[in-house]
Amino acid sequence: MKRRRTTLLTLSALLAAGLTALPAAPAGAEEVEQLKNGTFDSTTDPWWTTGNVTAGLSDGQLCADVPGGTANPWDAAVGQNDIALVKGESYRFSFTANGSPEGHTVRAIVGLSAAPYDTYFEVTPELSVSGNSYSYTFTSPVDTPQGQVAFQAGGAADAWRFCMDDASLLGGVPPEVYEPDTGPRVRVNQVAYLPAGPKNATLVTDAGGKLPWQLKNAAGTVVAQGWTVPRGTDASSAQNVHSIDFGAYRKQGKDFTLVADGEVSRPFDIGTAAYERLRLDAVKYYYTQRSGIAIRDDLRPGYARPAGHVDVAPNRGDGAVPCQPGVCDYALDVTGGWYDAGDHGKYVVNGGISVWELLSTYERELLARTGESERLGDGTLAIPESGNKVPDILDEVRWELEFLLKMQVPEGGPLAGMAHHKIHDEQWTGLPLLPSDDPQKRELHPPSTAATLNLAATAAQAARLYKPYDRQFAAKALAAARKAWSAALAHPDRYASESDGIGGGTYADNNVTDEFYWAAAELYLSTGEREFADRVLNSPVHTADIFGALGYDWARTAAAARLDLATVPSKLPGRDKVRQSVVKGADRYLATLKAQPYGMPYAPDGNLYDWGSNHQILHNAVVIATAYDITGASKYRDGAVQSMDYLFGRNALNISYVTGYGEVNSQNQHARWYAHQLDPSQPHPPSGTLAGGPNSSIQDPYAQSKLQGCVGQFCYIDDIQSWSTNEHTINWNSALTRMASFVADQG
Ligand code: 9MR
Repeated sequence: MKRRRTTLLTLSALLAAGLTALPAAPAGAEEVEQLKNGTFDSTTDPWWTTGNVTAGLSDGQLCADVPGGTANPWDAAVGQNDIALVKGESYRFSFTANGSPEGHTVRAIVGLSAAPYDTYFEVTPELSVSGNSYSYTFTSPVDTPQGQVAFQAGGAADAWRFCMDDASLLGGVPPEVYEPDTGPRVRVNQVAYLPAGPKNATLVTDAGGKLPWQLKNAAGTVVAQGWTVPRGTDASSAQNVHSIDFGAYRKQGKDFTLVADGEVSRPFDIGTAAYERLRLDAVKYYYTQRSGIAIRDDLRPGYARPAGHVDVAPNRGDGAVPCQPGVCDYALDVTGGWYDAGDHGKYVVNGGISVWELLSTYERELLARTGESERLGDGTLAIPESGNKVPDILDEVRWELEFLLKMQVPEGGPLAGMAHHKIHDEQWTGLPLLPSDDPQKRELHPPSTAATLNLAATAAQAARLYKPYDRQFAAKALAAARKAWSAALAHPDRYASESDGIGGGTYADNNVTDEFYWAAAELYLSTGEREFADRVLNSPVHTADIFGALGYDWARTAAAARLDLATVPSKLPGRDKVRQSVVKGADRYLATLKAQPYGMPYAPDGNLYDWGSNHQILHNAVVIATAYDITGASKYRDGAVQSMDYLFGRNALNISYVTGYGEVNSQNQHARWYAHQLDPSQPHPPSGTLAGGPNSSIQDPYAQSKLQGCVGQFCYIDDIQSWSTNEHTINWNSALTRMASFVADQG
């Protein structure tokens, strides 16, 4: 359409005259159009369409009749190929579009026109009948001559008409400077502080000297006041900050605000209700992650979906999954379990740490002074098994345990008793994609020592916890654990390959001394047998200093053993020392927390936030919480409780990282079936879903295009494309579950 072109020219004329405030292009760089015929003045060439779409000119735009009844956005599309993209170069992608009837979405992408069809940039705006202009800037993560711009319009039930014009992909534009909207400079726990707990906040300010603060109730009445404490430049955010301590105020209430330096914080409560809710929500998350079972709308309104990977087309199903070529000559029924994250993969090592953490949440409730195991008892989680007289949390975890047991190599072969490392799609799939719509071939990957020891550890732990409810299952689990243990001893160094990451994550780990220690510890705690005690005592990990800055995770599992040896009753020689080592670790994390103006027990070396930093903060808090369970000293309880403030909004981005909690919260986690951001008919992740959080390595292109050069806490964006900063995962929600339950107990 010609008129709009004139507008563009006028804008560039303005730019040339230096009359606008837009950032100037770097000296020497020229903006170059990459698309051919984006204006559709006389033809639609060289744009292509999928065979089911008819496109033509209409009023100087391209209009396409899109059929109804296709499954995926890419099933009906218009596009242009052979676009050269240059790595590190920024592009402005713009177009106008309209759709009728109202309310349809189009997925506009810049990606690769050949397999594996990577997407470098995508948006899915909802179109109006009257039309709108769209403009975005992104940076290409690759060099390729095979780039593609496509408008994917499939996936709608009924036919509709899509029109577009002025499609442009301009290279050489200045990279966009992304400024997160961080709201008021007073940073609080946007959810709730415990009435008798610590209450801290952080103020971002240029002021050097102390400033007055006021705590106001919902009516706006000042109920407490004091002075801020200047803390200088905070390394984790590069901001000048003060801290505020209003812990002397202990009255319950809703919608308090904290006022300082002319800024009013987001509202928060003082009370325990949110933690009781989170204790359940954090575990309820697992039901909608289940594979192999239909999710019921009556149990999770808005989240119902067909069973995933149960041998119903287009799924190829997990009922008889073969190995990758050359790996084994059998197929296994590996239905069930939880999907790992936003993908459809199922990984034994990550399943292992998640199972451990949920079971240990329950075990702590049984053992700790402040434990209340009935809070996770039968009927608490609204799952299909509720009402069967077994604590719901055990029912939920059993869904994964049964899957882990199925991953064990059957009798007969040389690797019998080991566990396959993982099962997932042969190729990565796009977003969104319901589990039941995944057409990919599924494969078992080679057995690994790490997976085998994860199975040994968790099946052994299960043996003691399920015994009161199902002796047979407990015995079966223990037998599998023993078998796995022997198999790991026989094959102590079979490591998953770092390069086996197509279609699923690698979860590679080539140090399994910690997994040996963990499996020995769980086997000992469940059997009391001498052999396992000796293995624990002779492990170099037993006396090692394991509570480092990053915290434990799926690859560093020594803490799982140490925490359980310290808290689950046993006759282990030197158990007091084990308990002391946990307290010493907690002292270190407490010191870190105190040194941090944002109050979190996390200060990674070089300020390099790790993938999933939010769960590592929680894990360090778990160590502090366990020190409270061991000693009863209130400083540990307060430290553990205070760690929640960071996750709930007392952070540089002023965001709560838990969906549904806090005025501004993460809700666009990378997900294939809670993909609301891409498909408004899908839900957001369920309430109580933890986002991975700041990750200094920003591995995904979307984060790279927005967050280049980010400092620590700023390496996060709540966008579904940012899989390296904003995914959700079973092993992160288990950390949230563990801490939510602890904090709820402190009410
Ligand atoms: O959480 C995992 C992180 O520690 C690893 O560094 C990263 C790369 O292997 O993978 C992360 O796990 C992802 C997994 O590989 C695939 N499913 C989603 C997981 C969360 O992002």
